[in-house]
Amino acid sequence: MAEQFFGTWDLDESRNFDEYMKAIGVGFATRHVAGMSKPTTIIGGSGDRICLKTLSTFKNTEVELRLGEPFEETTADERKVQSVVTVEEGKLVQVQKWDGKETRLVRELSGPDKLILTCTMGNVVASRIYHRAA
Ligand code: DKA
Repeated sequence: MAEQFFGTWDLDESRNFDEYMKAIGVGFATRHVAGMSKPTTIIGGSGDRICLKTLSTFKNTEVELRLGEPFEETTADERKVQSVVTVEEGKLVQVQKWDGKETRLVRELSGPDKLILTCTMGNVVASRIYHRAA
């Protein structure tokens, strides 16, 4: 299951995120504001039910999901996507599909207190490094 990801995570470092946002179709103004923000991600749940919240000065989002079950999601940049989250080889893998496009958000732990989020759209890859705040 996903218990190892449960906690509160603060962003420390972001690499290539502007290119990733461009690749998924985010416009200049939103990229500017979102790129400046330092989100906190709160992951919780019970068994295969997960609650994933992202809080920032740009936007707050929250989804509740069951591992392996597709759900509708409105992303921070207002895409209406079909998402599914699974645990694969110890990683929390989220696939979002919309308008014939697909992106992957993969969260993995590096030790107990560091979480690496890898965002992939086609051949564009961004990394977001979070530390455990609680
Ligand atoms: C994060 O949680 C980033 C997750 C990807 C969000 C993509 C859309 C953001 C565009 C404003 O660190």
